[in-house]
Amino acid sequence: MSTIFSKIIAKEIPADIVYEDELCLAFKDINPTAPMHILLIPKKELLNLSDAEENDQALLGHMMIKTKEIAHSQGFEDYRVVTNNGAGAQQSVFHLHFHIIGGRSLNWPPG
Ligand code: D5M
Repeated sequence: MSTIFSKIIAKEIPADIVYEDELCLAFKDINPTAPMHILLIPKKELLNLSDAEENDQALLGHMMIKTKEIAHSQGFEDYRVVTNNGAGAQQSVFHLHFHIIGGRSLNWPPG
């Protein structure tokens, strides 16, 4: 079930990494949709949010706190956090990731 994101975690392929700790990694999206478009991923191989279980609670909470810290460190107070869960929701890489998007006016609702 390994994806290209596992290769980024292993440093087998390059990425523009903006944050890393023992649990998670954040890097710039290769196809940005906004001036800030960062992907935050767990180092644990979870397919998506639906693949997470009760014992992933601390990991997911940690990632939410890191989300705001990363956005702030990039200079943004206003931002959007999105995860596409499943092919029908446009998930293309099956390793859980949170898109952290900001730096332009964001429309609502998303498409
Ligand atoms: O989003 C998957 C996202 O992953 C999409 O915005 C492109 C991004 N992507 C794919 N490969 C790379 C690499 N190698 N570096 C950085 N970003 C990448 P989804 O929600 O699954 O559609």
